[in-house]
Amino acid sequence: MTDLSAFPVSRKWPSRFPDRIQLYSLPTPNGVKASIMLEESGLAYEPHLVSFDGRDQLSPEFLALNPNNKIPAMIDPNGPDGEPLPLFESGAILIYLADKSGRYLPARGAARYATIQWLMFQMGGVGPMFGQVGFFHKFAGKDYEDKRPRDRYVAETRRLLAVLNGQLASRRWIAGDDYSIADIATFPWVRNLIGFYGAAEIVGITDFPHVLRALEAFVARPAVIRGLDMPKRE
Ligand SMILES: N[C@@H](CCC(=O)N[C@@H](CS)C(=O)NCC(=O)O)C(=O)O
Repeated sequence: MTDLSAFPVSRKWPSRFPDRIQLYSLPTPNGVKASIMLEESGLAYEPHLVSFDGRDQLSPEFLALNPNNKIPAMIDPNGPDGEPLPLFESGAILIYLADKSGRYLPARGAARYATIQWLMFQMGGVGPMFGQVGFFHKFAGKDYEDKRPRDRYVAETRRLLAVLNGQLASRRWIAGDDYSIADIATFPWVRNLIGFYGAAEIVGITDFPHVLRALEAFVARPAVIRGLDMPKRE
């Protein structure tokens, strides 16, 4: 049986199944990328809830796994060369799980790099910019009198949505006709923008019908439905 005692997280979140991938997360748009990928790929995993209400992400045990105090993070007890692999950053986690399972990222060739390219587009653009719309439209920033920051992020979000819409006009999924980790990274953010952030109107979401069509297909997938609710909130 795998021994996870070298990882301080295993003291705060004891494992019942130490041979499985250990996921430390919360169902936010970044967190569900990892849980959806785990559900889609069928890899065995054990979810652990990192509670922001309890400031778990700032605990020494969690910081020993991710010094950047963000979910998702994971440990694969059976990583490369049979050694345990700790990992944070959702993009790195998606690439790792795709390579491990052989799913949702071509192993080689141009399609591999096209998929990684669109994954990076999400990591560097969609996530950070949509997140700012959330801050200025729904959270503390909504009370700021000066609306220029909000307008700037709404404009940038619309620009990114237009790029995605153009890409999806002639493809089933973002990186091509095959579902990939680029979709798993991106659509939780589009869903969040429209749903939790309540920003559908302000970003004019109906101007992007191909994005909406692919989002609908994404949220109908059984593994996505399961992953969106993992780890379960207590
Ligand atoms: N670039 C990181 C971002 C992760 C991130 O921002 N996670 C948020 C939740 S969606 C978080 O953990 N926030 C907690 C905090 O900032 O204290 C990734 O993609 O993994």
